Amino acid sequence: MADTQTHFRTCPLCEATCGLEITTKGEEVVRIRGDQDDVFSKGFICPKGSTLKQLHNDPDRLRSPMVKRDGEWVDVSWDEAYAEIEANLMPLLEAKGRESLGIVLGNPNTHNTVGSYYARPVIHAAGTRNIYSASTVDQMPKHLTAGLMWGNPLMFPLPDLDRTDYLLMLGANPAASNGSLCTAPDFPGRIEAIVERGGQVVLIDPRRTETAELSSEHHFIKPGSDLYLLLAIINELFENDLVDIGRLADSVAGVDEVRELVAGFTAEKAEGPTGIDASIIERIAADLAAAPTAVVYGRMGNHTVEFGTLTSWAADVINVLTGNLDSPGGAMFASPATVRIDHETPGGRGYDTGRWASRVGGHGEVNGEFPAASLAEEIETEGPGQLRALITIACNPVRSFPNSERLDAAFADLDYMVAVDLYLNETTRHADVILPGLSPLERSHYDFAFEANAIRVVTNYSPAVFPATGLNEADVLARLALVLGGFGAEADPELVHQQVLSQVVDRELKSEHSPIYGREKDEIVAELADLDPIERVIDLRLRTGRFGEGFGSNPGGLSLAQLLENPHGIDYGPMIERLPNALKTTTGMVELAPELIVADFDRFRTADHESNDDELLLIGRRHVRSNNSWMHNINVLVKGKSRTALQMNPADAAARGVEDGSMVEVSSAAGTVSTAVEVTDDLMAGVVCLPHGWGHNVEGTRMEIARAQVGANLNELIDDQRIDVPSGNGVLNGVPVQVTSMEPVG
Ligand SMILES: Nc1nc2c(c(=O)[nH]1)N[C@H]1C(S)=C(S)[C@@H](COP(=O)(O)OP(=O)(O)OC[C@H]3O[C@@H](n4cnc5c(=O)[nH]c(N)nc54)[C@H](O)[C@@H]3O)O[C@H]1N2
Ligand SMILES: Nc1nc2c(c(=O)[nH]1)N[C@H]1C(S)=C(S)[C@@H](COP(=O)(O)OP(=O)(O)OC[C@H]3O[C@@H](n4cnc5c(=O)[nH]c(N)nc54)[C@H](O)[C@@H]3O)O[C@H]1N2
Ligand code: SF4
Ligand SMILES: [Mo]
Repeated sequence: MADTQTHFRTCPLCEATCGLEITTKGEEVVRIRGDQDDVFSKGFICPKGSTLKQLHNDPDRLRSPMVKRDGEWVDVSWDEAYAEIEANLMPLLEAKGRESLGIVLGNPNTHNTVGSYYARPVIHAAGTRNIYSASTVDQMPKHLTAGLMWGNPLMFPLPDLDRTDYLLMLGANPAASNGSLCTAPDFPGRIEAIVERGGQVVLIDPRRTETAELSSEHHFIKPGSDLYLLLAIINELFENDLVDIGRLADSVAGVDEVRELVAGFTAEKAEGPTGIDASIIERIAADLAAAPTAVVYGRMGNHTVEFGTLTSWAADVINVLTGNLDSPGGAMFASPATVRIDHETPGGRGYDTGRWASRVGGHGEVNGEFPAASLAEEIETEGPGQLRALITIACNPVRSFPNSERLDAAFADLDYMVAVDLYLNETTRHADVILPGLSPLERSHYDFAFEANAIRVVTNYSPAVFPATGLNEADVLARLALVLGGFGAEADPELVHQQVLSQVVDRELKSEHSPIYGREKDEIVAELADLDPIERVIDLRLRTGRFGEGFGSNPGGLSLAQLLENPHGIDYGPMIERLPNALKTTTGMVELAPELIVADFDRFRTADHESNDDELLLIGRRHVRSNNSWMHNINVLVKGKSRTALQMNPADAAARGVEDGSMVEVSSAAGTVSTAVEVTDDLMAGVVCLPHGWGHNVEGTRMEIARAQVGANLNELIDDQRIDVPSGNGVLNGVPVQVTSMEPVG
């Protein structure tokens, strides 16, 4: 009889990073539940967490590399797969140039430790600037405003949920999403706690969401109009002399420019566009200013809109003007255990965008990426630099990116495509070669991405639960990089592993504040030699970080070995003040009125806000049992009544002769889908709502359960011609649509 074992592991499915307790017997998972002793999540878990078992066992999950031969998928060895890629892709790049290759990175890369270190060598070896990712259908406006305002595009202001007295939350539904750009396991419980300790949670959302149930008050808002609300709040602060920056007053530039920018954007002016009474807006502004601590937190519904950058900016301007930036209970910055912050000084290189531009649309790069919404046009449009080959890594653009039908056709027309993915799905069916990743239970985990967005300083390492049955994704990507770099299909991935480690070690050896400054490289590398490639990087980062053991200089300090002895993680406390020292703007100041922001006001002021009578505004939604475009092949998550219907207010339904359960056609500038309707007054009048990531019933996939699910593909309706210009982010919310009944009249 096999032994029963208990493993502790961080869930890699969303940003909440919950601790799981996993019981196994031999090769079987017996049970997965929340780890009561996890220092951060304390036993909290959502319905997805326990389904790592079903994901691990899913017979449709790919376990072998596959090559498409004469339209049929054939399982091949890893060597054969890379030989195929080399034989087909390299001549194409030779003939058409490196720019004919695009690389598309998806969300799960951020949830895979390997993603933080091995996407880079692939991009570098590819030698192309055609880089796309899910960031431009998500949080790119926040990267941009962080880059412009604090000089670091990765420094997100995080709501200090556990200490705040007042949370103004816009366009986020953590009761379903479990939080985003704010890693806080049991986010819903933390909201309830604010209310329980006498604080206020004010939620702004066109839908009365699951989160509205937990909040002190909820106000409907017309999709895409939050900017008016936030500008009116800023204007109120100035008009009523409520600006009080506090500790950072000497480190903030541009206050007068902001005052001028918002002049005239009164609460009365916001009433029409937002649908929120001026008196409510005035009260929110006054309460925000009066609260001992307060924070404005906007997410998807604020960033994936026409003026996402300005909306992101306005939220942070309020945090600054009310003295809540970088202050406990306000909007603070993470200080992860793997980063050193003690010797920071204000000032740095600043942040630039538009260093190069896309070929067809002329979109300036942001964070080295072009807009996801421009991918189709780059494939379709002939001429030098036309995209003819793609590598997708953990991305399903044919479901996740705007105008997905157009993208589907474009993908079908590619000359060559390689996908690194777990499934044969809507996107990967267009590939010539699919390289599978591992089950999350077969790989170790350290959350570099989300410790950097966490509201507590927590560090946690999870060893793999089961031995790998295939190639680790570090090897998968390393071998891809070697093929692209011309080293051949048989080159040893260790070459890339050494290079990855070298870069991290060299940076430390050269940094005068590193505990290993000036030491011998060989000596450091030798100490890590027994570890797997990604563990070497994790150990190095831990040992040279804020609490690190310092390769001997700080005995008893943090290391991978120490984390192995602490399987529930180590908690170093709440966020701490980081400004002004962490400011990396050229001036060393918080820049409240950067040029790019001021310039985008012109676009806002001259925008055409006209709409016609029978038009409705479409928004998206998430559900706790779904995960973007995947996890839909897991029966326990999708069984029961479908949750994919078009939600519609009773008045809008009646006006169109539509009832609960009716079938309707929804059309936009991009396309038309048919869907069932759910009539509900949880939705504001004039707004309709569909979840994203569905529409799995297509030919050529291998996802038996997902294919049987009803549900339209929201991105067929999302117009790829509308973007938030400065960030290149897609406009996924507030999309004008027409809804017509498909039922026979009479
Ligand atoms: N209309 C609309 N569109 C949206 C959104 C919206 O709200 N509305 N949300 C947007 C947002 S925020 C995001 S982040 C994107 C997400 O969109 P994507 O970036 O496409 O991410 P996912 O749908 O989560 O998963 C993508 C793929 O990753 C694969 N995968 C999962 N785990 C692994 C792994 O460990 N390794 C590998 N190699 N592959 C793996 C899955 O099989 C799946 O094919 O969607 C965006 N699209
Ligand atoms: N269960 C589950 N969890 C997830 C995911 C998932 O797919 N499923 N995806 C993960 C990912 S990749 C991300 S990025 C996060 C996103 O996490 P959140 O940012 O919390 O995203 P949503 O749940 O989509 O919530 C966005 C809210 O914005 C509202 N909204 C739409 N338009 C507007 C508007 O114009 N103004 C305002 N004020 N509100 C608006 C919508 O009604 C919705 O309630 O979730 C992550 N967690
Ligand atoms: S909320 Fe659910 S999916 Fe997200 S980390 Fe926790 S258990 Fe995993
Ligand atoms: Mo996302």
